[in-house]
Amino acid sequence: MNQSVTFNVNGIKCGGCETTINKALQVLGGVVSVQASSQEKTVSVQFDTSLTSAEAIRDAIVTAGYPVQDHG
Ligand SMILES: [Cu+2]
Repeated sequence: MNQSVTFNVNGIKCGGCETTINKALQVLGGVVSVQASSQEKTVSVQFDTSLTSAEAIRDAIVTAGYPVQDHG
């Protein structure tokens, strides 16, 4: 089943940050779509709950160098 999650990531400053996060998440198994926004300071992700989890995605954002403030 697909689920959507939006993370607040204040460190997204520009298109380069968006690209870095998009690339880091697109290679994760189970990620269906990613949209990082420097305007909104958010990362919205659609993922397959049988393959990955919001926590794993959150960890991947942090590993890419962007602390995550919260998600809902
Ligand atoms: Cu940037």
